[in-house]
Amino acid sequence: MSSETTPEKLPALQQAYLDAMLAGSGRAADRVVEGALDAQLTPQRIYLDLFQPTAYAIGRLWQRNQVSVAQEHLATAIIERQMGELHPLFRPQRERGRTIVIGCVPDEWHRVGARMVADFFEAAGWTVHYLGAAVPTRDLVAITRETGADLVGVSAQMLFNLPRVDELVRALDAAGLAGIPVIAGGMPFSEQPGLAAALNVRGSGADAAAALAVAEQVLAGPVTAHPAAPGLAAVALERLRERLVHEATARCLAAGDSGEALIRAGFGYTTKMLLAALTAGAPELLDGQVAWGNERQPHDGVTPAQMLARLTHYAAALHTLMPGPEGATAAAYADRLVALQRQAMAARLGP
Ligand code: B12
Repeated sequence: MSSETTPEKLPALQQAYLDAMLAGSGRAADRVVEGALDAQLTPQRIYLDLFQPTAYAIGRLWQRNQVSVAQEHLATAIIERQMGELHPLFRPQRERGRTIVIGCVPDEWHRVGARMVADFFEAAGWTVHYLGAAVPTRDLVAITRETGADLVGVSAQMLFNLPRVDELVRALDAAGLAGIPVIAGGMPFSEQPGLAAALNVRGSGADAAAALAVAEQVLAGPVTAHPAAPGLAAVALERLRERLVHEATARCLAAGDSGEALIRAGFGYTTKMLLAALTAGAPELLDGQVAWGNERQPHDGVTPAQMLARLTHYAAALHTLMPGPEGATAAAYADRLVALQRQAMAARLGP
């Protein structure tokens, strides 16, 4: 709760906004935004205190199977429409004389956060090139060069997309643009502030206001050198990716599991998660994923016991296919998944 002018009104506005979204009523949501403006909430606070927490709440409800995908899509569409309507209020008072290119990494479809960040920069007088969801890396590099950007901002909400952030920094370096700093944001960065350094980016922020603050800090700091080389374990796992998915799936099927396509897809996802955690050198990133899986996956027809069996086969396949020190590092991450799944199941059963 951060508006100085109307703190007492905020909880009621937040509740009314969530209710409007759950009812799927764009008109009711519009009335809440009008009420917020009447109560002197700035458009920035409307973004951060109404739109963002409501989007998070809708996400939690979807995770628990309490709202449908359609309700989530509707809510997101309403938020994006209202952002467009509020956009004129983000016109700057004066120019900052700086340019930012901002968008989401490839395969990242969560674009609302990046758009909020874009509007905050706009209000602060930056020239903003906002590119939306899933921007191919080479195109992000190209527009960075063409616009003479001072800063690149990227959004990666899904853990499995973290390696794409690292790739972007390397691509800018390879294009001779290493001097242009990159900042990043999205759920993994909000949860782990140390992630930025591990992925060779210069800073991260948990919301649009923090994004602006970190941008100013970065511009005031020294120009950094080339990105650190990727970890060997991540490189080795990337190379093995298809064989690993194949081998782990075969082990599950041999043990009597069924639904080959889903098992295969699940292992593809697991491998992406491992790659992300390995790239960042942060095994603890996997913890939230296991917790998430235990809450969501039963609604998608996968029981915790099935998850445990599958992860155990996956870890065994990894141990077999990746001997040597790189394999040991990657296998330790996979073993962590198995241990976490056991813990989650034990916690569910209780003492
Ligand atoms: C809407 C939504 C979608 C929409 C997005 C549409 C759109 N137009 O953007 C769609 C349907 C595409 C979608 C798809 C999926 N989603 Co989704 N989605 C959401 C939801 C409900 C809201 C996202 C949102 O708008 N947030 C509001 C914005 C304002 O917040 P934000 O993104 O965090 O941004 C702020 C900060 O992070 C920061 N920031 C962001 N970018 C940047 C950049 C820089 C440079 C800086 C400094 C800061 C910064 O500032 C922003 C503004 O303050 C979230 C819930 C959540 N917790 O976010 C789930 C959520 C992210 N989705 C989730 C999942 C699982 C998925 C899917 C895998 C579902 C599926 N089975 O297909 C796919 C993955 C798609 C992909 N490859 O990207 C999970 C992720 C769980 C996890 N632990 O990984 C979540 C958390 C829901 C949940 N609780 O389970 N999703």
